[in-house]
Amino acid sequence: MSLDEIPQDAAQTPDSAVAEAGIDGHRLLDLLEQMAVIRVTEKAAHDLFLAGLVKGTTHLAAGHEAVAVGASAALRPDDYVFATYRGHHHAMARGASPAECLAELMSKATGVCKAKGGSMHLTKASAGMLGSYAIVGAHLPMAAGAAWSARLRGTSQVAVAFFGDGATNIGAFHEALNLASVWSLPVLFVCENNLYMEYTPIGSVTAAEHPAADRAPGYRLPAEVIDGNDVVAVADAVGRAADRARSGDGPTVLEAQTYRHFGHSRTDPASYRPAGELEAWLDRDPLEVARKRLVDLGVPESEIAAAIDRASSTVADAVAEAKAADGADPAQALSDVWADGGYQWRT
Ligand SMILES: Cc1ncc(C[n+]2csc(CCOP(=O)(O)OP(=O)(O)O)c2C)c(N)n1
Ligand SMILES: [Mg+2]
Repeated sequence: MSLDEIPQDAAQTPDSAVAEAGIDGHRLLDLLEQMAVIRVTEKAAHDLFLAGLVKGTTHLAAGHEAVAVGASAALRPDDYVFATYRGHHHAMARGASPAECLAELMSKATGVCKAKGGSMHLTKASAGMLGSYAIVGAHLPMAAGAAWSARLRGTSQVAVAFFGDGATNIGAFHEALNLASVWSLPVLFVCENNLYMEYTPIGSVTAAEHPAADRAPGYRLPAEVIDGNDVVAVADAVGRAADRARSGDGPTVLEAQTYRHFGHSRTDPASYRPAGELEAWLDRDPLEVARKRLVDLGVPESEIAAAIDRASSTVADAVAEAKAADGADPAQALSDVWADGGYQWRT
């Protein structure tokens, strides 16, 4: 797989895709600002980690922003989202604030999980963000289960599982696709194919060119390979797949081609990547793709710059707020653990 497969010029499809996704210049500017908030938050998380202020590890999603923001733009607020340990972007796209995410990374009482989750487990059930999961592939059957629950309750909600290319070689991926297809569940399987599983190129260990999309026909599921760095293309594809799922037409597999700007985790320098690969993908940076689209739509450069500035100051405030917050409260260790909110009777 290479960059040659995805449109090099976002201007190839702007009018039709923008129209189909129902995204005008105003809305796209908002999506760019959301992506910029995520990008700057990830950079802040990196700096905080290097400063020794993050407990545990981090898996940054800089470069993957368009997948999360585009998908959320196409979903209903009550839809369900399941992410991996590389899930900061999904938590924020669903409405978790940068301050509560950074506080969670720093084990602060104000963290989105009151410091019980950390970077790998960001969860915000009130926003339909039903968790980030560190076991590769584990959440795909859970998303199928959430979709089943939605269908039983007749709510027309959909569930979306975001996962990496490496997860497609895990049994749970195949189990989830199979049963979701048999039961025609309202679930979307969205692979963020960033070409690597940890330090291994996915192509060197996978007998399929498109690790998620090429497996879907085996389960009689429709699939699409999409440009995961184009927020409009993602919103368009997710919107169509969600419509299908809500109408009772079952699951869809989407394979979003993207790239992580940082290494796999912590301070991985990613020296296993071939020379020039990162630079080639930086030319297709999701923020730059969105900026070009905005210019094509006639949005003034000054408005674009103002959106980026707002994102930077939002995150600067969030860093200050998270740093100033109190440390984790041990009395909260068992709060929010059970669905009914209580735990006393179980101890
Ligand atoms: C079941 C399981 N096996 C192995 C691991 C160790 N592990 C953590 S991340 C990872 C790579 C996953 O790659 P991919 O699915 O492509 O996601 P990415 O990190 O690229 O977002 C592995 C093997 C794990 N967490 N869970
Ligand atoms: Mg990967």
